[in-house]
Amino acid sequence: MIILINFFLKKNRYLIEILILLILVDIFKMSKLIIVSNRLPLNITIENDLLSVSSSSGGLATGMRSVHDKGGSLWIGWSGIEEENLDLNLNKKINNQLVNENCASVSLTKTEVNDFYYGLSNKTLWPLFHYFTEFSTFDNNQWESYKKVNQKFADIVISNLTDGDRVWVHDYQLMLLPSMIRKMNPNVTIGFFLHIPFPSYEIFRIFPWREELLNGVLGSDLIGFHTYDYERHFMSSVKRLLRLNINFNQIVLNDRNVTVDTFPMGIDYDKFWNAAQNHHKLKNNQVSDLQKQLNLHIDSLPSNKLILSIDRLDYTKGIVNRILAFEIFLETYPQYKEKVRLVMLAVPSRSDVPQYKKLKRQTDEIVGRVNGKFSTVNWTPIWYFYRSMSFDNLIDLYTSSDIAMITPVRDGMNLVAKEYVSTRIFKKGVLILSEMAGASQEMNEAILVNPNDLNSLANSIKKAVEMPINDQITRNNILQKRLKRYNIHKWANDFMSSLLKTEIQSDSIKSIVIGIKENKKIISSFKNAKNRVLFFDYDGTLVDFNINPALAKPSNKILKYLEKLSMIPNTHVVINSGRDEAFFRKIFWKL
Ligand code: ADQ
Repeated sequence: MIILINFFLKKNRYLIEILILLILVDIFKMSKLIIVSNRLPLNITIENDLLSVSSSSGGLATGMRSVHDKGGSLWIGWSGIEEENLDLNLNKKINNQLVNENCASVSLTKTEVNDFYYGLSNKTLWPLFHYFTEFSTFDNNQWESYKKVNQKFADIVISNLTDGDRVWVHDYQLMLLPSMIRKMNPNVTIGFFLHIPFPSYEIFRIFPWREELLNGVLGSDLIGFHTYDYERHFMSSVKRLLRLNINFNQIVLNDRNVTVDTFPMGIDYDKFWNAAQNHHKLKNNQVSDLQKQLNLHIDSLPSNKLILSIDRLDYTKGIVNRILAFEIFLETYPQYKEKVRLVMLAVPSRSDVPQYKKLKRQTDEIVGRVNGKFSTVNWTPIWYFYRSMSFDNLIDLYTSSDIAMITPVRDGMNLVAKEYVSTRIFKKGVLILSEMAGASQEMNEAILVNPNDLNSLANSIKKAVEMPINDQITRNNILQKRLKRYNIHKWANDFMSSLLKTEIQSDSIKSIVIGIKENKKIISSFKNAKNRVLFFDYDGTLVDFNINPALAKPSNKILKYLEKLSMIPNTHVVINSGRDEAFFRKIFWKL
């Protein structure tokens, strides 16, 4: 008997939604999410054999922590302490502490930290992906170490993996990890998110091990970027370097597809908004020392303005240009001397890499020079902090500032810009934002600037200082609405739902190359089966595609085979097509 089926995709949509729901239930009840990043979201310090654990800063840690804190996940990463500094006792203590935090550590030696982390990750990939080609070094030993360390991570992931778990790998330090995990466990669902820009093909092609890096990421089922531009650049490199077929946002591999999509990362909006509100309610004797200092400036003259700048001390963040622009502003508009102050928080970062040491020296010098040039008895133009700060102090800075000047020369997203806007509980405040930050694509209402155009930067400071309150309120209202809606939870949910969709897709399109072994298996299963159903696709399978579909008819040979198959006892032949019944009746009426 031959059965004809029409493909009813629309009706299937409900089925797909139910399946997503079932998988969501499964994710929250049974399976876990394994988050993998180079560093765990904790800072562990040891003093006199005593452990102290605190949260670490940085965009990835801040963002993913709110996902991890919801529970149901295990976070795998390096603890920040090199193997050589750990004895058995200390290791045990750290591991116990990590278990409490639902974390597991990958141990790294001093050499690995040097070659893999400070080396290939931060002296090669970081500068290259941020278009600082002149800072990128290419060292074969470091590449070998990168591979070795990614394999170490893969081993720990596999040892913690149980059936049904999903893995979410983060960032440029672990780009080989997805394919290494897949090699050891082909059925696991893997997502990868890149927190930094993916550069254009012309830049990416410089990297000596470019094909290996791309193939590494392609071990994932889903690859996410902050912006559509980064996605486009990635696709272009895949197409040109690996010559793979791309179908809309799917990369077609031999045995499966990889989905690539854009997920602009948001912040924990309510956390910052609530912190700002609580901060406002503090009584005088409850405020921090930092806030007391800030208040002195604010209270000295109501028209005084504070401009805030917060970044990790990194050459991509445009810190030097920002100070130079502030200098031009004070020179060009001297009426603002003693009235406007730049508060600069630079968080120490990667201080073992020579470029970062140089940047630290350069920043110290320029801050010193500008302060020396303009300072008066009552006023220092730049307050410069080189350290990490507590969350409360961060809120002190956000809430006290009239303007935030966030002008990286290149930045994957930039969460500081979003955090500043979310603390505007009275809707006042101006954001000056670089066009080169991923965040600029969602924050059009900020004053957008080219961070390399110092005069225009200086003018944007004037525009911000003079912006009427009504204008500030209008802009912040729009920005806040957007940030509240596309918050960190929405970002994580969107990514996870897309990852789950890839599971459904891959179940329906999984294909294998049929060799002698598979052939034998199919024939013996066919012979031994009590009942059999054979499914055939029509156009493109039983017949060639034809410009005129009415002419696409099977050859006599094919018709004969179909007839023969349908005559075998207990065997049904099913032809699956979108064509109408009348067409098929004409062709198969004899069968
Ligand atoms: P980062 O380069 O670290 O992140 P960013 O996005 O600005 O940059 O995030 C910094 C985070 O650290 C913010 O959440 C901020 O609150 C926090 N922070 C800053 N200073 C701090 C301090 N002194 N103490 C405590 N916390 C502090 C990378 C990419 C970015 C991308 C993020 C997220 O380089 O482009 O936006 O990941 O994907």
